[in-house]
Amino acid sequence: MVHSAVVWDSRLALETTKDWNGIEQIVLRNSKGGSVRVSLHGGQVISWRNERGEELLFTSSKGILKHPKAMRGGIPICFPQFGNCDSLEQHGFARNKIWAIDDDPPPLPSTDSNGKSFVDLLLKPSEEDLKFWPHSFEFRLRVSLGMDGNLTLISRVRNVNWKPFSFSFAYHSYLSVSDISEVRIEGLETMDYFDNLCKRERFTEQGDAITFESEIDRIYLSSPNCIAVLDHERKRTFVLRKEGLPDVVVWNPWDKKSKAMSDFGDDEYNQMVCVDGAAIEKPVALKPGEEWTGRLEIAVVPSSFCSEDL
Ligand code: TA6
Repeated sequence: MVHSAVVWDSRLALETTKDWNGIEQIVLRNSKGGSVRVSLHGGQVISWRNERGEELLFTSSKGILKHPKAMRGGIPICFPQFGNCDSLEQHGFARNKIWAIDDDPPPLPSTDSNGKSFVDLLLKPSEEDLKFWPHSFEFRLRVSLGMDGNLTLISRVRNVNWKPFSFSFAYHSYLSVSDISEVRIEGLETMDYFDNLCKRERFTEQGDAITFESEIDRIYLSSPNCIAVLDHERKRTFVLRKEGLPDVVVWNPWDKKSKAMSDFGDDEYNQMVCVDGAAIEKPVALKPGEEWTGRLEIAVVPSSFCSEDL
C-alpha cells in the first residue's frame, strides 16, 4: 500500500519515475520538502533528501545502475546472507532482484503509517533463486518518510516453507559525510567486533568513539539499539535506532580499496561511511510460518546532540 500526494495509477496512489533501464522508482515526499526515492531494483533506497533538498545518502558518481548489479550507494538490502558464501553472490541476491509493489500487505502498527508517506514492497524467490537457496520466503519491506524527515525501513521475512531456514541480513547504509577524517561514531564503545581486515578475528573496541584514519571493516556484535554518526564539518549527526538488528557493520574502504573498485571514485571514501543495522553473528532462524522483523530508523539532528542523549 502506498500513501502519496500524486495519483499516477488508478489502483494505487503512486508517484513514480523510471530509471534509464526502465525500472520503476517510487518517490515519497513529506509536506516540508523532504523526499525518499526507492527503486524496485533491489528494493533499494537510492535517495533521501532533507527539506532543503540536501542528499543524505552517498551514491557513487561512478555507480553503475545496470540490472542485475546493485548500484553502489543508498541502502542496498543484504539478504539472505551478509558477506560471501559459496552458493550466493556477495551480500545475497535480494539487492539484485526486481521487487514488486505490495498493494495488500499484512497490517503494521498504526505508528508505522500515521502521518508518514510510505511504500510496501514484496520479494518472493523465483524458481531460479530456489535452485541456489532452496527456502520459500516472503520478504516485505516498508520504506517510509516521516513528517520529521526521518527515514524508516521495516523488513518482515516470513518462512512460507515446510522446513526451517536461517539467514543473515544488513541494511547496507551508505551515509553521506563531509570529510571521513572528521567523523566520529558513538555508541559502540567497549563492544566486541569481528575485524574483516584480520580474518574476522574478534577484538574489543576501546573506550572512546570510533574515528577514521585508514580502512575500517568491522562487525560490532550485540550492540546498543541507538548509534550516533557525527559529521563534524556539517555540524549534523545521523542517529540510527534499530530493532531486531543486534549487530552494526562499520566500513570505509579508504584510498587503496577505493582505487580497486571500478564503480567508486578514487577519493569518494572521504564522503561516505557505511553504518549498517545487521543480524550477522547469530543468523535469524525461522521455523515454518514464523516471521522476523528488522526495523531501522535514521534521523538527522544538529550535532549539539551527543551520545549522552542517545
Ligand atoms: O563490511 C562491508 C563489506 O562487506 C566490505 O567488506 C566491502 O566488501 C563492502 O561490504 C562491499 O559493499 P558492496 O556495496 O560493494 O557490496
